[in-house]
Amino acid sequence: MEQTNSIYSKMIYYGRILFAVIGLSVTGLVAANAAQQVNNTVGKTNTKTTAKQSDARMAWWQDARFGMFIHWGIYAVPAHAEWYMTNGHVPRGKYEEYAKQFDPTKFNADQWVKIAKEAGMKYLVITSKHHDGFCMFNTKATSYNVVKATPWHKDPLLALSRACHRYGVRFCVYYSIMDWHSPDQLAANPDAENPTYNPTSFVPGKKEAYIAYMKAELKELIDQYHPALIWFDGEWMNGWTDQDGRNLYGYLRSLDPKLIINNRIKGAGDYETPEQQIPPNGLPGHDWETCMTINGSWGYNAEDHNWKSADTLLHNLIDIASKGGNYLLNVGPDATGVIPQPEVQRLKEMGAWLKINGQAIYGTMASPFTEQLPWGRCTRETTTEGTTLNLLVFDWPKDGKLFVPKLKNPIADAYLLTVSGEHKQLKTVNSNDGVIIFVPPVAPDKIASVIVLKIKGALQVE
Ligand code: JFZ
Repeated sequence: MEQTNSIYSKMIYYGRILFAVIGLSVTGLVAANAAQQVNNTVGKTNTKTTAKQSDARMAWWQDARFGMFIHWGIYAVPAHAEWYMTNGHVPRGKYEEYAKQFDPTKFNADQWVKIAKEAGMKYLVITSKHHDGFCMFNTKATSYNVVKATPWHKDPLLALSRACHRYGVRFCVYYSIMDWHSPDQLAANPDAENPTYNPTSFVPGKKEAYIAYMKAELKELIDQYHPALIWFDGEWMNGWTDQDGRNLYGYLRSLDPKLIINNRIKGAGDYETPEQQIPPNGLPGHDWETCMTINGSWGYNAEDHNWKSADTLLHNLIDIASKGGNYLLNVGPDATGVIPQPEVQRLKEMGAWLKINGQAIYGTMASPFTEQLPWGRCTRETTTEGTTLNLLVFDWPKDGKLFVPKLKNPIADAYLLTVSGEHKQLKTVNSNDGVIIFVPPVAPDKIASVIVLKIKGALQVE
């Protein structure tokens, strides 16, 4: 999608961070790759021992692997995605008009959460306030909010947090530090007729006032909706420093010791957030989550029909899990409160696959293989009962033999996951340089078939 120059500099900025993170854990990507991402397994006794294991706060998130991002705000009215206020150079007063037209009568919190649940998503992150500054929740800190400033007068975050609770999906919120509407922030080009907001800076002398405003809103968010995680963004605005980020992190941690906070708060944070891309070797030693759009836009964009296929989206999820990360996949509901059908359709297909094969994704750790497997991906689980390798096969072998290179262990059990839920046993032989698995001629799943390998003894891959 068309973006401004500044988004490119932002991308370079994030690219650099990502690069630095990878670079730090080096001087040899191979060594870095061998380091395993830590993960607590669901409902099993955990025997993993690394520093991160003590971090009980991250346990549910590491098990979750798949979440729903929701970009929803009054930008759904003009329907040119969430950067429209700055990209369309809309003056503040004119942009406020969209609030008066925001009346999403078809909004149904249960339906949204059900879509997430049925897709196999374990958490949901919704925009409480995007860069446009419009608050999609009930707040006393400003009247520029969904309850006060729209004809709808409802609080979608309250309904969603309750629905999430009912369906067992973790409720989380996104919050932008940069605020194009705040009287405490100055637009990059404050031209009355033709403004550009990004990146803003603080109005001289107003930084403390803005921080107080944010703290008040964030406390309301925590008290009213009990989010499991706050996903910060817009920290590249001028004047927001690492120290500011650390202070805010400390404040939030004092309000809720269990709260997870992403790295875009700046200077602190519990995990990394690569955007629209999957780091080639994961980010060993770090928790991370790739956020991605299903088309090319975050907020609703009526002209964007560039949908990724369910195939691609599932391969992404599998690729990410095999590298020890999470997938936060975005939907952009329209101004009537409806999640676009092409998005719902794809999420349904993902859910159908996960229903059969989810055990190879949830609660797993990164693959132990340092080189990419030629036919697909692998995830790993280690419990008191031993180690399991889940082989996620994209390219099914034509000769009936799937070769797992470098695996030295004897195999205790090998089976295919199938639609009926029945485990289809497979024969294996250990060769000098790996394990051969004898498989049926036709792949059980068109997108990715899962072979579960239970190995004997401590894992040996060389
Ligand atoms: C930010 C927002 O500006 C955008 O609207 C959306 O909410 C997205 C999830 O986050 O955009 C970014 C942030 C980081 C990069 C690019 C766009 N980056 O890392 O390249």
